[in-house]
Amino acid sequence: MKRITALFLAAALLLVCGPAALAAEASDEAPVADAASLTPVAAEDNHRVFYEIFVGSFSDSDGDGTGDLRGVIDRMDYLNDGDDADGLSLGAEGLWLSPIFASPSYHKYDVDDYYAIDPAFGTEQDLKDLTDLCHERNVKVILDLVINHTGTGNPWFEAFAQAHRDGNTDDPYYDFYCYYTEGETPPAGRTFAKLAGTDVYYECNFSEAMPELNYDSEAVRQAVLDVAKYYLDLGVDGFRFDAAKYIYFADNERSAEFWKWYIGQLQAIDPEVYTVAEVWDADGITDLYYPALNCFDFTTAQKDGLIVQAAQAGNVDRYTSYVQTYLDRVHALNEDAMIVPFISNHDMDRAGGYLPSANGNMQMAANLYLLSSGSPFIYYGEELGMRGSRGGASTDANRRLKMEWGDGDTVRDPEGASYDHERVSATAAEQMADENSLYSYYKRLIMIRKANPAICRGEYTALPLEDTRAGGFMASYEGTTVMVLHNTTQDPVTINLADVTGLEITGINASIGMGAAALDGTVLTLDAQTSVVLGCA
Ligand SMILES: [Ca+2]
Ligand SMILES: [Ca+2]
Repeated sequence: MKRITALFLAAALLLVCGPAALAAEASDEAPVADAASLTPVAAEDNHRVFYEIFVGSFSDSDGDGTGDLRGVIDRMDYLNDGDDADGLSLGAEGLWLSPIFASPSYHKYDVDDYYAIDPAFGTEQDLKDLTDLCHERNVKVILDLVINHTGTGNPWFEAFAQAHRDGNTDDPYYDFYCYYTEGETPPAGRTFAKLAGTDVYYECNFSEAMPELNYDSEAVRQAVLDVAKYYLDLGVDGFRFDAAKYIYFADNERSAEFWKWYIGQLQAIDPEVYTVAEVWDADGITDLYYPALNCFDFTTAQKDGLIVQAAQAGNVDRYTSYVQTYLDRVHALNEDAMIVPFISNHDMDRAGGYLPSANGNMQMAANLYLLSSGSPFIYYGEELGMRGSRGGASTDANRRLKMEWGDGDTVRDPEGASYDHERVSATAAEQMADENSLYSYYKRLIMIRKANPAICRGEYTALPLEDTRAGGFMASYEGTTVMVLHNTTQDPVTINLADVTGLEITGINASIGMGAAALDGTVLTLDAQTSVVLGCA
């Protein structure tokens, strides 16, 4: 993966020396920070840039067309080459692997065996090798753990079915899944399917192929805890929990209570275990889960979310004041809480379809959520501007298309994909060789983030600006304070920083976007569609 080392070295040097689009133009009065200020600081905690990999669509190591764990290993130099400062890789600090356990579907959200890697994806040794390599490079690996439901081929479900066919109420699996018996009134609002050969109907709110585990059963709780322990022992760093609010259907209080118990058990094993929940709901609901674990911030994601709106329309202050309110709330619930921002994931239309990089909107959205608090998640291919949406075909497979490597990778689209529009303007291979590509932009953006640890870790204070075409925040961490300002509009803005804060501005640490930043005394000029990181005394 280091075929074009010279080119990248050149790009890296440009980064610290300052091409107009990246580093600030110095005025006589204000020094642009020197190269040292862009030296990345390695993460020692969970404030990390994660990268979501839909394993079957990412990279195929053995030519069978399905992405696999060896494929991820092969692409580690693309994701993180282990050197934060060389500017030669994206710089991801964590990987979220979509489900990898044995399952009949391409997406594997219906697990048939929690103790077997799906053969299409590789072996347990492959998972060990991947986590070992990641740890050498200070990258955390989290698994997508689907425990609200299993697949119908799971031995637990087979044992449940057999126990009911036998009428054996003493069987330990008799109560493993949620069900009602013919003649009883089914609980309202839920979906059930008849269990063949019995008078039992099992709960299956997502699909008949996804029977719901019964969390009133201590045996179920122990079984799903054992699964997580097994993979922590094997070396993974944590989990993304699928469908977390459905543990108890339509009962967020009880579901949240379950997670409080479950996460407590995991933290007893590893206090640093990385956990994040999919609670696709309003903030008032995710708050119920925050005492236990962080939740993805679905409120600001997607086409109509605050990140995209601010990237397009210039109302950055709406986003920054939202973030501040969010953090104030969740920190009151859990002092270790983080915000987990993202634009899209495997259940959403790809951002490249509605945020063209040609007009700078994609770059601005990336600035807003990557130069911010917490632990952001990039969806694979986002850094290439990949497109893919459900469209008329109404299939999620179109949101999970093969990664566009452009170098002969044999990975193919998932089953059922039908997206027939242009997918990407330039492949990964092309973008890696182009310092003006979106990929190179993401790479530099992550370097700037890492060089200023206060951005993601610091105490976040939204800055109310008189000129609301721009917006930003201040963050202090271990004696260092930075100010991050974004101008996502089509016009330059001029801000007198003396009106914003009493802090002394020590200089421009970095700027990134379509233009440059210039500081004249306390007066900052921020070009159209540009963000700046300022050092403060
Ligand atoms: Ca394969
Ligand atoms: Ca459930």
